[in-house]
Amino acid sequence: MNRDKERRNRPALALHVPEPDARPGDEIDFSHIPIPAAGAAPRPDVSARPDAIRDLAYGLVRVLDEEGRAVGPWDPRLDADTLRRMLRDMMMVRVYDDRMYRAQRQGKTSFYMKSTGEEAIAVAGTHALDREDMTFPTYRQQGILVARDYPLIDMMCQVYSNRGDPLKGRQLPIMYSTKEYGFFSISGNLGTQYPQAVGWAMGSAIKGDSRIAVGYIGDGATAEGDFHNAVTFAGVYRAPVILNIVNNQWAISTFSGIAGAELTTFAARAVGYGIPGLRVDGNDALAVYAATRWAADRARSNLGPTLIEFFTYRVEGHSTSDDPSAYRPQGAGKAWPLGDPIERLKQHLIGLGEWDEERHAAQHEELNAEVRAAQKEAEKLGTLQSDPWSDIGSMFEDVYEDVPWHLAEQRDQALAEKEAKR
Ligand SMILES: Cc1ncc(C[n+]2csc(CCOP(=O)(O)OP(=O)(O)O)c2C)c(N)n1
Repeated sequence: MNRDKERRNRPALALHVPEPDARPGDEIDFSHIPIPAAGAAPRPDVSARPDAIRDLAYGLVRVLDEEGRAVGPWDPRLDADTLRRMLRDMMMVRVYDDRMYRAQRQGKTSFYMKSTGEEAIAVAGTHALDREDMTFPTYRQQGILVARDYPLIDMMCQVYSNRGDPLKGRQLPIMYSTKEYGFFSISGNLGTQYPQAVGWAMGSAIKGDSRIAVGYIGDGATAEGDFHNAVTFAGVYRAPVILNIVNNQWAISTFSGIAGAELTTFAARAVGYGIPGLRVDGNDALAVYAATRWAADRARSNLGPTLIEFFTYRVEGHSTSDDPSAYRPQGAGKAWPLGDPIERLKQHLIGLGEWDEERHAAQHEELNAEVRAAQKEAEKLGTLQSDPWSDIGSMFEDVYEDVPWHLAEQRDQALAEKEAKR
């Protein structure tokens, strides 16, 4: 009795539930976000001890300044051809995304996810890797496929789940998979790519191979246990892996504070695991390239994993099923103070005298035509609406060399039921 009374006199406990700074109808205000000057972050040697460089997990590696000039020690000093190629690939991703988004609205597929504003992360990161390195992407890194010249038609057929779908209608649209291009199957279960990337990297090291792995996770998915298990393994065994966190600040309608963004940076997760953490401007293609190359050099020298937070903003909805105006102010993506990655790289190239507005407009037209032509070809093989993958018997293939008797029985039953419904 007395103990009950005593307890009642104590202050009531309460939880803190993080809330974003602005909701629909509020003024967009990003002024509270600290943005260090481009070129200010030091670039340590790749052999630096993680505890000696922990400030890099709290700052922001930036190369391109407000005028589009490359400044500071992280400037990767790329030649103009490489810069133009990265710009082209980023533009291609945006044109492709717009086209496929429209195709979804026309009912040609069920679902699509754009990567608007995040093109530099996949494209520039891939250009900083070897073609043979293995990537474990999420559904927002289609730029890896573009940067590795995967055929657009195959991408589209996967989105349409049509007769040409390389995955035979088994995956959600946008969940590509292609071993030949070093692109691990995308999973709907968030977080899985991290343990798989670390496992693959450990396997590569055990075999004495020289290929490294790159895992991707969103800010929201870092709250999954998979993230923590994977980083522990990677750190302990010094796995040759780059662990990218794409912090676009939203997990569908849940803001990054719910995954811990109010407490510290995502890159700072690395500190507790004793591995290097870099926080990088994800809208700066040169910074993305330089950080990836630094982490790749470390991994290749058996110095272990690096955790990289790419700080960015998800400009559009989470997917075609999402309406961001229900949970954040309209136009928030456009107001993002670190700008648009394509525009910034374009300005840089123009500043170098290696590009101009006319060439940019012409390239946009060319890419548009290329995407339209590929779409026409892909649609000859059907769309989800007109002629979806219909060989349901094929879902029993590709697991065992010979289909075992019990699966053969199920297949025959499924086919018989389908026949009976005709
Ligand atoms: C294990 C699991 N939990 C929840 C979901 C549903 N879901 C799909 S995407 C998503 C948001 C992910 O946000 P984030 O990791 O920040 O990546 P982003 O979409 O912003 O790129 C959620 C909750 C899921 N697919 N898997």
